[in-house]
Amino acid sequence: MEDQPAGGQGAGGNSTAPDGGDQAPAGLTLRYDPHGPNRDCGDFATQAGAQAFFEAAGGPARDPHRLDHDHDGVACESLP
Ligand SMILES: [Ca+2]
Repeated sequence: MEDQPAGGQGAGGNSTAPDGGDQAPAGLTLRYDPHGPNRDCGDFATQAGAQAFFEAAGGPARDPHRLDHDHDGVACESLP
């Protein structure tokens, strides 16, 4: 579990993110990346994958990617 500093650019110069193979096959769970592109439900193959990303991104309190349009805490309920 990683604690993201709340808001702001206080990351400093620590860029030693584990980077073992960023060629994850499509359909596997997308790891939340605070510097990654905006994600939509269409980027996820499954609801569980979207949910994991949604929670890693801050959960219903933040939902920066707007994966939970109706704010019920369940991301992308239209996915299988
Ligand atoms: Ca929802």
